[in-house]
Amino acid sequence: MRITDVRVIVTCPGRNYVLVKIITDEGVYGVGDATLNGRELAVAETLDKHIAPLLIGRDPDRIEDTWQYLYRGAYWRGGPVLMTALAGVDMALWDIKGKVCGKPVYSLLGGKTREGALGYTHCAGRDFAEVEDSVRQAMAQGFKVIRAQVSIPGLPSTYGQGGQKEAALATWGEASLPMVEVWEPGPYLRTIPRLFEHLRSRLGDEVELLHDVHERLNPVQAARLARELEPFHLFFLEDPLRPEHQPSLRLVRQAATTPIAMGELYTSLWECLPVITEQLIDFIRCDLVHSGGITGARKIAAIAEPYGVQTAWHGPGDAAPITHAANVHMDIAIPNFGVQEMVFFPEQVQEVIPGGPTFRDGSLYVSDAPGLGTDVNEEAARKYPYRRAYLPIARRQDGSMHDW
Ligand code: CS2
Ligand code: MG
Repeated sequence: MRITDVRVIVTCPGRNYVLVKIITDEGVYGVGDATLNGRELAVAETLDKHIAPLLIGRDPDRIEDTWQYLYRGAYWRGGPVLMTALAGVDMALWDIKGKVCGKPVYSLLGGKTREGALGYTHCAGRDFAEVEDSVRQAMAQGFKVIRAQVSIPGLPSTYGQGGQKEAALATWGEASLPMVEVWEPGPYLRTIPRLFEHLRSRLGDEVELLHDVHERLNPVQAARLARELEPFHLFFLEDPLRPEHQPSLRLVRQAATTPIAMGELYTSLWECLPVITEQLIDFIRCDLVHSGGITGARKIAAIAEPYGVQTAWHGPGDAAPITHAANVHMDIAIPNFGVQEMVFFPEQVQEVIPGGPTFRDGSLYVSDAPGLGTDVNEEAARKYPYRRAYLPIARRQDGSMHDW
């Protein structure tokens, strides 16, 4: 079997997605996700101009060799653009392998260790009462693990305020330029422990709660927050530090027993290594679409296993349902799965990319269809042309740039 064509499909059914369709001489094809929020066309061009020509004529069965060929064969390797392109190809090849074998991808990864993947959703609000309301609604929907974010008094808008809505839809700035958020650590650090005190006192201890810092604190601030959240027993505190601050995680670790999750901005196994082997985190949260696909992530999971680190793959609305399916195929196969972030995709997205995971009673399920079980409807994709969009940016009150 040989690869005869690689199609790159850029579409915007509410937000932009970059999809890869790999076609073979035997008519079998596979579909992968290669979406990089805000820099979509850089990945599309890389795939179309640099990677597609390398794939024509190759045997799609050789996933590992193709991965190594594209990763090591570039000389200047890694980084979000190249790793996202590689992930798109990798997912499509796993999809083809599954279809050829007549097996779902989870079966090729060793078979089920569990039936479904425990999922978590996003809840948010303008004040504590609104967040509580939103968490209660999620609990009524069956969620057992819930992320809680709240508006910060004095800051006009903060990451995560839109909850599930924000996760599922793109935000378009004026004239398609990035929206500007204002960030100050002081009010944030004073608010978050009080939010979780409120939620625990109203909702009890059973529901699992977590919070995303979104890489906005410095090491000592992160240590303070992890310590002040200790009494409220979070499932995890996500991304307390920027990805560059790996050694500083030691400080956070020594300060508190609040479980730590990191990794949506890591793009390779090598970035994950020190935080896993030093046991500085409890959950590794890489994004399959930004860290080399299933082939990249299964190695990360395998290395995490003996160190007692569980997975919590990134599952935002800006990753296509193909990535969400790949997440769940891995989740139900690996022994050290922890939790899976998820979104409910709007109908338009499901029309273009059908077959994503389904949610039932707190968990996510994939079908037993061969491959990943997802597809791309190219005709529907053409109805939604690309629209330039950026993630917001953040500035301090004095106007200086901060990480968003
Ligand atoms: C995030 C994302 O899901 C998460 O935990 O941190 O919402 C992230 O901000 C987006 O994927 C950025 O594109
Ligand atoms: Mg996050």
